[in-house]
Amino acid sequence: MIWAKEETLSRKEIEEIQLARLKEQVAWAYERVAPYRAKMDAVGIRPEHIRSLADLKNLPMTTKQDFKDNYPFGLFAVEREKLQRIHASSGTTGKPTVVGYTPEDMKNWTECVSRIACAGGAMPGDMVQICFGYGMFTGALGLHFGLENIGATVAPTSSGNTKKQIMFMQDLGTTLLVATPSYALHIGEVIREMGLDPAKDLKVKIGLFGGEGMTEGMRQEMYNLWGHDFKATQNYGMSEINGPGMSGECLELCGMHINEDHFIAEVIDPETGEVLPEGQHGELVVTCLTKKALPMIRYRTKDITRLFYEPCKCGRTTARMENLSGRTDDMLIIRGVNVFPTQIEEVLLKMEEIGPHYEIELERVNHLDRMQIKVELVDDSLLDSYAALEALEKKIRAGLRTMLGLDAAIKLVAPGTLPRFEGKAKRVIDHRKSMGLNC
Ligand code: DLL
Repeated sequence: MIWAKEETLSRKEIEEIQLARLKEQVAWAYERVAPYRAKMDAVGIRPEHIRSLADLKNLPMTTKQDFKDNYPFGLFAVEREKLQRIHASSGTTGKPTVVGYTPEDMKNWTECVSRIACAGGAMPGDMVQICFGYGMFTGALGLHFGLENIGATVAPTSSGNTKKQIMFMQDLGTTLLVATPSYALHIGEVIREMGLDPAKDLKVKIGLFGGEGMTEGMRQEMYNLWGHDFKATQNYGMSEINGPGMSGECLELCGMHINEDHFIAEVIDPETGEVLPEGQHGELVVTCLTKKALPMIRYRTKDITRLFYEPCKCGRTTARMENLSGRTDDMLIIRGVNVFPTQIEEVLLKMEEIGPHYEIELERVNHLDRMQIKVELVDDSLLDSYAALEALEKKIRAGLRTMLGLDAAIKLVAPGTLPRFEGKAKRVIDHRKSMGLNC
């Protein structure tokens, strides 16, 4: 089902809408947000200089550093009292990235999510189970509102407690599952372990996955676990550009359709900033066209993809972005949570018992991410006291839980035993499969 006529416009029609909205959006940001005005003034560009979509490339880019420098509300274009909702995601260190929405933004966000949900096969009347963690993460409430809007019934079961999730699936007759792909695989495995056959014993036929990448290998595994008529699509977004709803796969599984009347996507060479032509891999840069609370002009996502503009067999004419092939920075996604190694470092370096050497090891066990952190002690006398070691381990785990909301196994090691580096330190060893391409 195609939710909105805007998904099937001609290129000319889409571009007309984009240009009109871009002009408005740039003026809105320039007039109301001092950091945007300062950056534009610095390169001598004013809103009236935007005469065509080609002028977009002259605008300065926005980065996560801008959020950090203007924490929490400095990039907002409206007073705090005009906001209806706040969400947040990880910053590179202690302070998160705070995002907000006016009632109009909420309406647009919901509309965008409804479209990508329908592209993935959602229908009015679906019984939806949302297994994303509710809270500051945009995933859960984003999908929640978008799916309610199409006339689905939503059960906000949140993440965790897998057996209870499965009980709800059986008892409520869940037809559509929303989760990170790794959690969906884990649920599928537990269902099998319980002696159930999802194809016969459950009604779940659609999976809308996102928040982290789903490789083609994971998709095949999804079919093995959930049944071969299960429809597994992924969708993309990030907090800075609303959350989920920027783009999503349709059932043709050939890239994620971009809601182009709300977002302009560019792909740039991450080294030079030069805009790359259709089909070339680079860093995705997104300009939001309708965001009132928090305008985003040329936001550098750090996500690597490429763009295609030819219409899709599904009937949608919107540009598609290939499923991501990585990131340009060191951000990790662990159990759907964005984690920067610098956040871990910040927790560790506050403790005087440990030195600056650590190693983060990631693996996937039963489709769930596991993190182990090896930390070097400054003084090896601590190794003689089991109680002291245990207390320190506990303190580190508690610090990490507060910072990231994640648990980690901690291994304290003797001074001088972790590798030293002459060049860039390699502190993360990721044994999980690397991300794959789709089309
Ligand atoms: O993860 C928004 C979202 C929630 C999208 C649920 C889809 C479904 P953040 O927490 O700000 O927002 O994290 C954004 O997650 O820059 C990507 O690196 C990664 N990411 C999100 N969706 C995908 C995906 C939400 N489908 C960051 N494939 C992004 C690969 C994804 N990575």
